[in-house]
Amino acid sequence: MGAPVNSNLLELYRTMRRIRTFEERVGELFIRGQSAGSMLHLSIGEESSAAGVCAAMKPQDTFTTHHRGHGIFLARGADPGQMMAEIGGKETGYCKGKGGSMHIADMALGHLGANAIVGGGIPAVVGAGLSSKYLKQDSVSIAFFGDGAMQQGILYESMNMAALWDLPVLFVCVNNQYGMGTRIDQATRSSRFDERAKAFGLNGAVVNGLDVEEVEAAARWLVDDARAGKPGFLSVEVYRFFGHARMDKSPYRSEAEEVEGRKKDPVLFARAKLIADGLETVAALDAMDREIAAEMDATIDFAVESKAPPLSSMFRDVYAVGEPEPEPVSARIDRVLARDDA
Ligand SMILES: Cc1ncc(C[n+]2csc(CCOP(=O)(O)OP(=O)(O)O)c2C)c(N)n1
Ligand SMILES: [Mg+2]
Repeated sequence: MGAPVNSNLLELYRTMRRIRTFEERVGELFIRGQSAGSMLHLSIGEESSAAGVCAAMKPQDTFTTHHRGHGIFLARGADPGQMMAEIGGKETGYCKGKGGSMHIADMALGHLGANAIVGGGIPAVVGAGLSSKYLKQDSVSIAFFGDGAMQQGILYESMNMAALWDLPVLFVCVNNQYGMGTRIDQATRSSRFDERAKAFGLNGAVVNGLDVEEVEAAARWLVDDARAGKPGFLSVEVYRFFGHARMDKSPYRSEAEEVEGRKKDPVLFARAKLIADGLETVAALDAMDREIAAEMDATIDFAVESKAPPLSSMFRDVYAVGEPEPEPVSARIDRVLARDDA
């Protein structure tokens, strides 16, 4: 595994701070009643997994995410305004408001789709890896998922096939210790997830998500090897700072545990390191944080002021090109109401 890349720490900090601030604004959008749904999953506390892994990707690489994927897409270079608009269900969003928080996709940045089904995005990267190998595209495909997916069979089918066919694929588990209200040790006897991957013939590593440079170093090794035909697996150990979704107040965790868990803060850790190593001053980092806060404030205004998609576009961009458009809902309702027995 390579040495941590120090020169990059400021950029990694910036990415993590942007994710944290964006997620705080997503919470604000929800409180204002402007989000398209109540199921918003924030990645506060997990920023190092997104920033560290995405820093190791090349432009041609692709990825899928789980339902807690805002930070990953931001780290990949997404426009936060378009993301916020998507979360608000507006036509200026990445999927014209029809995907929402849990189903954002964008082929231009290689985002093959977020997925609300636990483990659902995993097999897609095996297909993407196979296609990359066949077409000689030199791209790696990365699946991001939570520790909950470590107990899903689809992960093991996918790892087996990736190893068997030497595919350019990386599986990244963001182990935030919980699947909804179930702590990881209540879900499995063994949380050495890398051992499971190694048993299938993949490279495997576990890193402490407190230090984003460690995450990046491990990701670089695994992504480079994957590009050369040796697939890998990475588990990033983090702590989910807040509830599973916005309505969850985590009654299953003690206050003491949360206080302790939130000390594992990758954003503050990177900030302290930048200052301690003399790479940045407090004033310079404060100025960067203020600039990011202003950038993210503007995303809320953009989302609130944008229009919702018109009803007539309900089925557009939902079905594959060439599929016949289904009967419009209004026509169907009229038809049903016209029936004698309706
Ligand atoms: C197949 C499936 N089972 C159950 C659910 C309900 N569910 C939604 S999120 C979640 C927990 C997922 O935990 P994890 O994979 O660790 O991701 P995290 O929420 O911690 O980021 C569950 C059980 C689902 N969406 N899909
Ligand atoms: Mg989890």
